[in-house]
Amino acid sequence: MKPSHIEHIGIAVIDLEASIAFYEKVFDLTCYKIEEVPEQKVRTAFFMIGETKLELLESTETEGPVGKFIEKKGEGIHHLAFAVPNIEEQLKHAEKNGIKLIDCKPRKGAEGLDIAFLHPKSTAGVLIEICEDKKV
Ligand code: CMX
Repeated sequence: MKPSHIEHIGIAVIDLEASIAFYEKVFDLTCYKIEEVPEQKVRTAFFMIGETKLELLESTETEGPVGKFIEKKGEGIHHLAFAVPNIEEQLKHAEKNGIKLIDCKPRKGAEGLDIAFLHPKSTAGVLIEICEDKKV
């Protein structure tokens, strides 16, 4: 599969409002959206740095994926999201090539994107999300 660009960098945070204030104060960035994704048990906040998007992720439940991550590793970089064309085909291709999938089919993520995660055990320890914006 060939991603076109990094769609976003996901950062796990304990306190979304405090982290938004940090990025706004220290880096003079503007949070352009806060969105809850109940299915993923997260609240997200978005910033653009030039053409690169940062996604802050706060867990809404300790048992959610981000809550578990923070409990184990603390705050920090959580995942990289690669924009790909035809996400369904990419998932089939990845599976055929022995990559363990977290999502066999795309589901809806923040900002209306179709998203799917590849398991970090299959991707050298980096949680990789592939995503497609079907609206464009
Ligand atoms: N980066 C690297 N490794 C990770 C990881 C991460 N972000 N999250 C978990 N792992 C590792 C764990 O440390 C664990 O390793 P060990 O077995 O060596 O202890 C292993 O992966 C399994 O982790 P787990 O939490 O015990 O088990 P699960 O398989 O249930 O969950 C994962 C792992 C990655 C599937 C889960 O954390 C997940 O689904 N994350 C994605 C959810 C997410 O980020 N949603 C936000 C989407 C918002 C959007 O962008 O739209």
